[in-house]
Amino acid sequence: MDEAMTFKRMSPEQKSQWDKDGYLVIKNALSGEEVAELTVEVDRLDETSRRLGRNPDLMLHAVNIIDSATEGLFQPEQDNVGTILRPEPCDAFLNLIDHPNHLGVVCELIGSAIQLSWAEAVVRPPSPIPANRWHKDGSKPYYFPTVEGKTPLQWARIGFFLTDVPQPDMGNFTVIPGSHRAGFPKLPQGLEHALTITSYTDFKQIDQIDAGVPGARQLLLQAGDAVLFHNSLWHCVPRNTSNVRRKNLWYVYTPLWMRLGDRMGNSPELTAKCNPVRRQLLGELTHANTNGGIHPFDEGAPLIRLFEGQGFVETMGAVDQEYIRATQR
Ligand SMILES: O=C(O)CCC(=O)C(=O)O
Repeated sequence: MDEAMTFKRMSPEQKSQWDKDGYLVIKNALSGEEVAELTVEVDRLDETSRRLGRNPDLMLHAVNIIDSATEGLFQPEQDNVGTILRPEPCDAFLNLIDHPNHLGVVCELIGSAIQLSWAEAVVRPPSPIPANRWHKDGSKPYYFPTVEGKTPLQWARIGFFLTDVPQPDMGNFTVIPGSHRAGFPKLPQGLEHALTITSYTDFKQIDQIDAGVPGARQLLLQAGDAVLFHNSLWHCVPRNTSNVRRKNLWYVYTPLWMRLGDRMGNSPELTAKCNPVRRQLLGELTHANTNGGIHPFDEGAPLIRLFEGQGFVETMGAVDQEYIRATQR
């Protein structure tokens, strides 16, 4: 493959923030022009969903936003009525999937044999009650397994912020740093409170869902910043007492062997305009002869050669060597 790609790597500060806190912020991951272009597209989805009957005071949650030739489901969070929403043809969402400001960081953390499992646009209007319970990401109802306090990274989720969120209580993305290893903290109010603020329904009874949760941090971000976090990090969305409709995109990268999250496949219209790396990221190159992505070879994962500077076989050798060095007694 003669394609060239540039990858920004993690800085030492980002690496130590990731290890310690389970998340990291990539400042200015998007330029002002990119923020403006993506905002137009999110506003368009917001508008279309209102025309389809969505209450604008409820959250916009549009998934599978990359493929304008297929239908994505929009699910307002508080009334459970889903409506089919099809994005206008546009490449702005697609162009984010291999953006040089984050793809290298994602590959450093989870490897380059990956796909984009989920692409979502979110608008969080003002709300006097919290918008989402405390939870971890990944499989439900049984979480990804945790062994001796460690859960592997299987679901690398990145949020691209399109509005400034400079103050608390603006529906901020809120985390408990370090909880990807330490687990959910013991609360001064006790177990019952913990079960309420993690419950699918009961969390709405607690106005300030992060109050009294040891270590809880509402992230203050600027439009253009991105936040990448570990599937095992506890997070929630508190109330939004501002008059700002918080807008952002959430993209999730997973290993190639995992099932796609927000779609069963991609339209031929979408894949026809993608290069091999984008086709890999869409999950299009995993076939029976790549063992469903478990063992993708170069054919199923051209990103490996571009990111590692060597192909599948050489990368496998390096991975084996590292593993044996780290585990042999
Ligand atoms: O939008 C946010 O800030 C977080 C969303 C969230 O927690 C989720 O969808 O799992």
